[in-house]
This record gives sequence, C-alpha cells and structure tokens, in this order.
Amino acid sequence: MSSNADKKHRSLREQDPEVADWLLREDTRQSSTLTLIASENHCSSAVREACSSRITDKYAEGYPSRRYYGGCEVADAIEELARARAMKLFAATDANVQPHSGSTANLAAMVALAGPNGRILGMALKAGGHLTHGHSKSHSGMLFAVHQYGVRAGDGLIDLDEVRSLAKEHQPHVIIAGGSSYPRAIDYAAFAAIAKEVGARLMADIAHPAGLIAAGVMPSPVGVADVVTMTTHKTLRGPRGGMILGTKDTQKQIQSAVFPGAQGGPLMHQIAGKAVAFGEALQPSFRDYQIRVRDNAATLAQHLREHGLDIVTGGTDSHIVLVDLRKSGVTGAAIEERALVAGLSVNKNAVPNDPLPPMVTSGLRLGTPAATTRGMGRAEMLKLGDVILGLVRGEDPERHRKTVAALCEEFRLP
Ligand code: DSN
Repeated sequence: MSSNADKKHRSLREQDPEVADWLLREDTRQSSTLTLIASENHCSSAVREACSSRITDKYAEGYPSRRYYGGCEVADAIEELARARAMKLFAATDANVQPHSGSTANLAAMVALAGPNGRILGMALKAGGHLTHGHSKSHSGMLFAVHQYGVRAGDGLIDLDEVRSLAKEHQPHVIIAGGSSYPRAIDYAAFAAIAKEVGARLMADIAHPAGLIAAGVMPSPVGVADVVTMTTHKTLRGPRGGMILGTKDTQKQIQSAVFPGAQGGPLMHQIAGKAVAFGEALQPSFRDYQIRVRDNAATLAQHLREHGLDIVTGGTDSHIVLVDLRKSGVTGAAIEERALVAGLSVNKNAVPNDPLPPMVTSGLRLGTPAATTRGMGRAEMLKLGDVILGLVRGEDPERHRKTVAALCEEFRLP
C-alpha cells in the first residue's frame, strides 16, 4: 500500500479496519477505473471535507431562525449561505436545499403542487423519464393519479402534440418536464404554454443537466416552470443530495412539503457540502468545465455514430449519449459486464420502446461529467469510443484494459 493510502482513513483504520479497508478499496476502484455513468461525477476534496465535518451531529429540524432545536446558529448560517449561492447560481428567487435526494425533492414538489391523490403527467421511465415521475413501483405512482407521455418512435424526441393532447384529456394538476436518459434540450416554454392551457403547474426536473443549466450551457427552466427540482451530485458536481428552486409564491408550500412533509432533520453536513459546491459552480472555470462536458458528449456520440452505432435522437445536447444496441445484436447488460472487465463503468438503459426488461435492456447510457472532471477531452473521447465499439463488436475486453488503465494513470481523480 502506498504512503498516501497509509495516511488515508488513519483513525478509522485503527478503530475499524474492516470498514476502512472497504473505503480504501473504493478509492482504488475509482482511481483505477473510469466511470462513464451519466449520473456520476467526482466532487472536490473541499466538498468531501465539508460533508465529513462535525455538523453531521447536529439536528436542525425546521428552517433558519425557526428550528425545533437549540444550538442551530451555525446550521442557520450554512443553510442560508447554501440558499443564497443556489439562488445566485440559477437566478432563482427561492431555493430549498434540504431535500436528501432528487427523489425526495420530486415527492415534495409534487405533493406541494398537486396535493395527495392529485393528477400528474410525466415522461414514462421507459421513454427516458424517471421512476419518481409516476412509475407504478414508485411512491409517485402510488400516491398520484398518473398519466405518462413518451417520445416519438421515429426520432426519439418528445412529441409536444402528444403532451398537449394528454394534458387536455387528463387535466393534470402538475406536468413534469425532464428525465434521466433524455439526451436533448427541453423546450420549457412550450411545456409552460401547455400547462397554462390546461391550468396545470409545471415542474421541471433538471437532476441530470443541472450543472449545464447553471453554467448557461443549456436553456434554463427557472422563471418558466413553477418549480425546478434537481440533484446536486450529477453534472452539478456537488455532494449527494437534492434541491428545489421556486418562487416567493411557492416557498411556503415547498417548505412544508419537504419538512415536515417528506423528511425530518436536514442533513446539515450535506448542506455544507452543497454550499461549497455552489461556490465552486459560481467560478468562471465551472462554465469552461460544462462546455467541455457537452463537447465531449457530442464527440463521443458522433464517433460512435460514424462507426455504425445507433444513437437515440441522433446525438446529444447534453452530457448523455444513449446508444441503441438493437441492430448490434447485443444487450445493454452484456456490454455493461464487458465494460467492467475493461475497467469502464457504464450502465445498461432502456431505449424508447425497448422490448427487453430493465435488467437486460437494448441500450447503453453513457455520460461525460466524471471523465471531464478528470481532465479528459476530445482525444480521450475518441479512445473511449473505440473501446466501446470494440466491446460491442465482441472483442476480448481484456484487450482494452490497458487503454483504460493508461487513461486513469494520466487523468487522476480530483
Ligand atoms: N439514478 C439516477 C440516474 O442514474 O439517472 C437517477 O435516479
């Protein structure tokens, strides 16, 4: 073990070598392999430091200046700082930084806007939406009357005429715009117009493109949608967690829906990490990073396409590249497994109208946030594209291990 590894988790290793060893193994796994999982990223050591600070011990149920426990003066200051930075970053007039996750943020926003048993219209998971947008196995599908829209069979794009006609037919209280494997920019103004036509509220879920949107690299729903939900750990490159942006009008409803509605005490250490990440995202270098994330995804998509793979929607406007493997005769699960042998983490993903079940799938979702954080650019995307192409062609994954290992050696974790 290197002397760096020796220094890591030193006190934990003395007290609990078993957990410390697993954590060291995770350090090694992350540094010696590459993640092209679109929802993953590597946050800074400053963010990680904030998340492992003593404030993890503090209960702070309530909101700044209105807590159910004493001794919250530091918690108040940190939460207000996180909120102020978030509002500046997204040009929003309200931010709730307490949601533990994107799922909790979505649940709270839907309860606030639709009420229990309300009607919601969201994108189906199998079309690129998210479990929490009304899937029958998620609380959203159990607690609300759900209708779902898909994407056009021909080009894989959202069909706004279908959204409008479903909205007119089902009169939802809330329409959700956003997804977890939709690679294109969303026309939030068109969604808002449909919502207005039927008297619905619009919720934009930007969990995936939040960082690109914060940096002005993709269009923002802030000021267009009634509420905007997100995670803080994907393209936004912060700690694991969720956030809801709204307006002065929605502030009270959102606050009660988050606490006491969906959660108890906020995770103050994560909120401290969010404050640090938002501070980082306000720096000019964050925009440069997001431009590279988008450009890298475009390069990867084009390279795979030029070499015969089908890319859903023909390309990407974001960090996501969704590969349709149906013509290639391999499943998403098979490529995920081969990629792991080569040292790459990717995830199998349904493509629109996928005939295969979710644990198999006909697709592969790739994403560039983490590789870009490591400093990779166009040349590396072409190399990684070649690795993926080789794996799809059925080449021995061991053959590609060296290429991936050399990239990991050259482009270190932050
Ligand atoms: N698990 C996240 C993703 O991969 O998109 C969303 O929940």
